[in-house]
Amino acid sequence: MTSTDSPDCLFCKIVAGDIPADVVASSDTAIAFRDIAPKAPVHVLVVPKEHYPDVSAFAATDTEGLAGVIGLADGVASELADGQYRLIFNTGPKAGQSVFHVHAHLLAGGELPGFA
Ligand code: IU
Repeated sequence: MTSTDSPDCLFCKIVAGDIPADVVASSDTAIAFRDIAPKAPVHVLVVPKEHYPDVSAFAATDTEGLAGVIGLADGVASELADGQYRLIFNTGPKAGQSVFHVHAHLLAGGELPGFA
């Protein structure tokens, strides 16, 4: 499934440039843009240009693409913060996923709270 196969997907529309976003980096296969409701001084979403509903489907189909997303996130963390960061893939509604185009939350730029 590609971006153009999911015309109602918000992140596909951002990838296509049909909806504006604060894009901070991109590669051939992924883009990184600022989250509209930041939870940390640097809160960037890194998404593959191809549409996969979640990281489970992404990892099962395109490990190279997944490595590309992680690599782009790592580069953004070095550029916008000090290279120390948290990367989160919410996977499924119970885990808090609300947009079903796989995305990594890159959180950085400060002292992040620990998990309970
Ligand atoms: P989640 O893991 O699926 O819950 O993350 C979705 C994120 O997408 C969430 O942090 C939203 O603030 C963010 N977001 C956005 O950046 N731009 C949008 O237009 C919408 C959601 I809707």
